[in-house]
Amino acid sequence: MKQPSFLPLSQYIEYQPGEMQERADWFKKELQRRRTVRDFSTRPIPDGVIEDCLIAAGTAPNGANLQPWHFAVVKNAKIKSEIRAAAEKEEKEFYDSRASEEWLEDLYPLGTDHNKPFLEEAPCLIAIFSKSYGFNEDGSKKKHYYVKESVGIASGMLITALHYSGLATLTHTPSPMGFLNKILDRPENERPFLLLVTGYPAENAEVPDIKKKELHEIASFIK
Ligand code: IYR
Repeated sequence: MKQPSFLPLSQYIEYQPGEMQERADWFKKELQRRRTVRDFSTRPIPDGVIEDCLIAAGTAPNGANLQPWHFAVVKNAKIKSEIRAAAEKEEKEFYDSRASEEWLEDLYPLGTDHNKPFLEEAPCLIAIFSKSYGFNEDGSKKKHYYVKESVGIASGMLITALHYSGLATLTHTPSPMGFLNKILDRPENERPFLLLVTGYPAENAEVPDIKKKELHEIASFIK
């Protein structure tokens, strides 16, 4: 086997503790401002922003650096309509029969239902696919590792990058999402992971009055 090749870690920046704390605090506040939005404006997104955010997402740590993801960017109105129709069909079944009472109760504060107008109104849908496996040069299957973890991390980084750029997102998961392979012509080794709706929020956009847990509820500091 070829010897692995190493380079010096030249891009690392060390901050002094004071500056480190300031940066951590600033970034925390920046992310505390992020809200999932369900009312989108039809305003188009400036060229290049989505591309940069996808490059940022593609830097995510992942299993054996096999980068088991694909991002299908949809701006075309006809394709967005097809996605809306297919998603609403699944969602109608979910809200009318598939979802348990407990699930519907948990969703109540979010005010969601099977109507998904944002799938047509938002200027951009990013369908995120996880590649369950890849292909070797000879066409045989190539195993991928920690696929869900990898794609989950990349998705989080994408949401963060879009937020930092000034765009709102909605992490949408119509279930099942198999229709995305068909509409977007993606191969069978790719599984829809989530549908990220992105754009400017509508001028009158409202968000549910819900809170994030406090630090002591989400973390323990072991002594
Ligand atoms: N996919 C449905 C239901 C839904 C489920 C969860 I868990 C949410 O956090 C939000 C919605 C929908 O998009 O309406």
